[in-house]
Amino acid sequence: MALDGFSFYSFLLYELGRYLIAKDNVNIIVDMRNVNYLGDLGDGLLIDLQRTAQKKNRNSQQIMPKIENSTVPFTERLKSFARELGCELVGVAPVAQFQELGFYPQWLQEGHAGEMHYLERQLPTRLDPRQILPEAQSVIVIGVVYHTAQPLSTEIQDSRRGWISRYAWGDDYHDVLREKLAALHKFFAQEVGPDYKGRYYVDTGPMLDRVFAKYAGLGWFGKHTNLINQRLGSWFFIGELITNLVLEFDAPPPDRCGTCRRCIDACPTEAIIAPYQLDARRCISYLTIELRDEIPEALRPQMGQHVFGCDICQDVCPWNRKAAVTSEHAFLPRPDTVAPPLAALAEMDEEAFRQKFRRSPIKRAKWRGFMRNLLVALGNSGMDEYLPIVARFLQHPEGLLREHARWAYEKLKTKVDGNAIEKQTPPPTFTPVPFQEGGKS
Ligand code: B12
Ligand code: SF4
Ligand code: SF4
Repeated sequence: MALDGFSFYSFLLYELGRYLIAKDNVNIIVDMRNVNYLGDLGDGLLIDLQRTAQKKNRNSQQIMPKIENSTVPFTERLKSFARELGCELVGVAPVAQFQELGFYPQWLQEGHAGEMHYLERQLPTRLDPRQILPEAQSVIVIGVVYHTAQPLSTEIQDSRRGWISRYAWGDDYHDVLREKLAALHKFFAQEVGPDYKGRYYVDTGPMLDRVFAKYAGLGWFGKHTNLINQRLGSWFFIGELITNLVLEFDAPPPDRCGTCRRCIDACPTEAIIAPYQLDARRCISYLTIELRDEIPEALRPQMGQHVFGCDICQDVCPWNRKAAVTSEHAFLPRPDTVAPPLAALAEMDEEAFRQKFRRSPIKRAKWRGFMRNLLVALGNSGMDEYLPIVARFLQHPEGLLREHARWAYEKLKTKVDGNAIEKQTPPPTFTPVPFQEGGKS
């Protein structure tokens, strides 16, 4: 029987699929003859590409990039271009119903998003990029490293200093990555012409960035829920471009967390409630950045001196021991962002805050939120010299700040009074307990 163009193409893909299976590169079942793919990628992931396949049936709508004037395949050229733009990572994911998308509605239902109600909006769109771009075929995902050579939060033990998360030391990543994606978008428009369609986002649209990043081969979900790249670590931002172009897809890397659970054990607020599951309401990052109101009192003592975001779970991760450092100038730390003195932060009025953190992620907390966090950090510092600073906020017109100042003041006072009591009272006599075999040491 003579093969038409599409069947011949299908046959070639079918043979390629069989070859890959035989090579054990990827365990994917491709049944092109029924134009119905069901793939099983190693770790039990089920991909239903049926809808994509149905689209392929409507072959006339499929947009293949021009490859004339070049011996290098288009996807490779696009990746080289992205690397030239300063994206350390770039990959392509298919538009499909990935397993992890299914966890999302339940996560919301269990209330783990807290006050981040924006995560509940446009739910169908978050689960399917075709709601954004009906012709979507591929998602190009970029990863840009933000790590710098400065110390980790776990290395700083100074009661007079606060902690601002590493990701917020430089310029706002939304702006930096958006520029790179805009350049990629332009590249496509020039190479493909008017048939090209694309939408790009950096955490700005209804997308689950990490899911598509995983299937674009950028990394695996760590148990702390951040994506980790075997070569570069987890200190990278993610942005994506959804397009109607059919490109060569990358494969997701295997989970390399193994039996490790350092991040889970190190989290001071027990926010990682199970491997790969975060209760955002307990996460210091949420409490200091996203939450607008009072920080629950029970969690305040565990927050230590964090004034914006938190890095602990990534600091302790073995895959970050040799993490790559950024080549992006915009992510180098601005002055006074790495472990800033608490007293200096307390001197900032609203105008100074606005000036200092213009085009920085820190502006998201607003002065009111930042000062609330600072009061918690001052309270946790245990330094009685901060009592006068905290006392200034006891009379503040803003109720939120008055309440956090009251808490901090009492905490510092208890510490000071407690020390005074300790000094007056003679230490209790120590009676050694005889060692019993099998007992706890
Ligand atoms: C909301 C949000 C937050 C919230 C909630 C975080 C969270 N884990 O969900 C808060 C404010 C706490 C937060 C904190 C941080 N964030 Co944030 N955040 C987002 C945002 C806007 C949405 C994330 C989301 O939808 N979460 C919903 C939940 C359900 O998703 P998830 O936790 O990732 O869970 C998935 C997996 O864990 C998996 N899963 C769930 N259960 C199970 C079970 C099993 C068995 C398996 C295998 C998988 C699995 O499926 C889930 C659904 O996809 C994204 C940008 C975006 N649009 O995607 C950035 C984003 C995730 N954040 C980012 C960053 C950098 C951070 C911080 C490091 C910042 C900081 N230092 O303070 C911290 C990290 C804290 C942490 N441990 O996650 C980066 C992550 C980059 C990376 N390399 O992974 C993103 C992608 C922004 C970006 N574009 O670069 N963030
Ligand atoms: S960012 Fe901090 S609080 Fe949030 S999960 Fe990681 S260690 Fe816990
Ligand atoms: S600390 Fe361990 S468990 Fe947590 S993300 Fe890193 S490797 Fe995985």
